[in-house]
Amino acid sequence: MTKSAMPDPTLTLRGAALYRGWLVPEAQARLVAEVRAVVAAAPLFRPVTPSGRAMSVRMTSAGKLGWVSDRRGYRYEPRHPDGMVWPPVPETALGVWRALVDGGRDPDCCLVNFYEPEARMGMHQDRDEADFDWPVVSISLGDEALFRVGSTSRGGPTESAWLQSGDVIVLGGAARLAHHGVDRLRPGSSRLLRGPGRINLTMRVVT
Ligand SMILES: O=C(O)CCC(=O)C(=O)O
Ligand SMILES: [Mn+2]
Repeated sequence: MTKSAMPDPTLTLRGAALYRGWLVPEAQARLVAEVRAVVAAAPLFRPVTPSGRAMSVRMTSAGKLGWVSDRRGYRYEPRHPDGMVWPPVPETALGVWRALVDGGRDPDCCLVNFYEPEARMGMHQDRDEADFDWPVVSISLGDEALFRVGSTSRGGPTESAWLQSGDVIVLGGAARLAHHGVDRLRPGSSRLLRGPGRINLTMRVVT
């Protein structure tokens, strides 16, 4: 489903396409304002893993479905843990998806991850979706983050790059199920947000 005439990425990390500075600073600022509206409607929460460990990232979602994790497992839900439906996907994020993904379908979920300076995300696969032909499109805002990509199987070689504000990553094709994670932030490397930290928006087709 990925566009045949997809623009050339700046670089690839084990098949993951990195588009450096896809969003110009004005678009980044607009998207931050849109994310603030999402968080006002559906507050950030700190998920726990099925084994009961609190994640270091806080999150919320926009779209028809939101990704949640608790003692019952990882899954998508039509409502926030506090009961409200998820707000619409920010227009600026939808624009990124539509520019990079063919097939005439918008994402079902736009996960919003908020990283405080010490937050990280362990190596994992995005595999709670029904159809892996649709890519995952992920936008970085705020402080730089060291993003690592490995293979479909656990272990093995990895490649990493510092993601900057405005960068977009597409995990598609053979890299759709690649393990990936965020090792650490570079706090204070961006002035986009009011303080240190990073926002990541991850869009996926779920059903
Ligand atoms: O923060 C990132 O860049 C990656 C986030 C991610 O992999 C996820 O939410 O599944
Ligand atoms: Mn992921």
